[in-house]
Amino acid sequence: MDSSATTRRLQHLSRHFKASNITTPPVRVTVTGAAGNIGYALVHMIGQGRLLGPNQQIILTLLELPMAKDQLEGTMMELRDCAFPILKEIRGTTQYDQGFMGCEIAILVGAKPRGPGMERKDLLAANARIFKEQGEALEKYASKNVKVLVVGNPANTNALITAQFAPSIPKSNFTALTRLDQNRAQSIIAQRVSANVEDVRNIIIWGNHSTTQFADVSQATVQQNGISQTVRGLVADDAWLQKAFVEQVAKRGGAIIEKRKASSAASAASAVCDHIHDWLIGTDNGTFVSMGVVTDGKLYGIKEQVCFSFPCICKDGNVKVVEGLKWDQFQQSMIDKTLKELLEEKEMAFSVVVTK
Ligand code: NAX
Repeated sequence: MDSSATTRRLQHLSRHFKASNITTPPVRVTVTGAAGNIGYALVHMIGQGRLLGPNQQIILTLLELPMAKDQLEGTMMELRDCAFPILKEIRGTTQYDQGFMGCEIAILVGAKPRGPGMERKDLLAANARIFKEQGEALEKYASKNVKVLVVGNPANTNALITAQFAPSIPKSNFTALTRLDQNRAQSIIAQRVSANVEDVRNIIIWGNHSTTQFADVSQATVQQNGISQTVRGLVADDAWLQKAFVEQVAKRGGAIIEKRKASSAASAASAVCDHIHDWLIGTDNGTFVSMGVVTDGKLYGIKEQVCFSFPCICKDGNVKVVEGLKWDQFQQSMIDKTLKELLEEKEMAFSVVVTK
């Protein structure tokens, strides 16, 4: 391996394993749905130090439904058997008070899956009730500075509901996971232009974590041999970038289910770690990451309050949306489509949880 490749590899490792300067006291992290598909992979990655680095101790609470108590106990047994040094304590519970007491990072993975014959609006309603309860529980028991990441689908709308029912926690502390979509997009481009995946930067996922999401390469670059080139220039195929690529990213989850006969788990868990790591440790200079954030009426002219995925820069635990990027007609039409879906989801979900 040449020295520049070695340097790149070390930089990549340090990105994942950068030690946090907070070495004490331990951080309280809660994972809901911890015995499920994603939860099982995630709690082990957390034990390996993927969230906050290898020097930060964690008190990890696994929250599950009573009916998954055995799976929860089995997951905890395995987690203990890994003897991860950073896990100061491992707790398991099926109660919100014990699950969220003093929680500083809440990763809300548990959600009701879509059952046979279930309509989209039924799924929205079932999850709206769950995330209302979880918002209320966070309001009551969690740290007022808790950072919340919603993974359970429909993730953006669930995040909005959670924030709504935890009014004393700043709205900016609630986010939804679109990092998996970003990682998928980065990996597809890296393969297309034969680059290292970490050298592909600043692909943006706009909007909803759903098939209406828009993977946008207008700001994206690839570093090769010390030179930065635009993804558009390197790919030199706008038709592919605007259609096949966008669809491949948006439908990747379905393609995995078809092959694996099970939904994405390790890649979702890894994206959760990337999201929390970059949020709390900070994004690399000149790099932005995609996160679903709650709009404030000013961002990109979006007047309504929704949880919308934007390009973000993180520093000192704060998220700043990258503002001022201009959209052409194509981008505007894609963004209108995903915003429209989010507004419809919001209306359906809020009609269930908000009693007038
Ligand atoms: P699983 O069904 O394997 O696991 C879900 C777990 O959550 C179960 O163990 C269940 O007992 C638990 N659970 C359900 N309701 C709960 C509640 N109220 N409190 C605590 N625990 C609860 O699903 P899995 O494959 O792990 O997926 C979890 C969620 O992530 C799904 O909603 C899925 O659609 C969503 N995803 C979101 C992604 C994203 O990028 N935002 C990508 C991956 C995934 O599709």
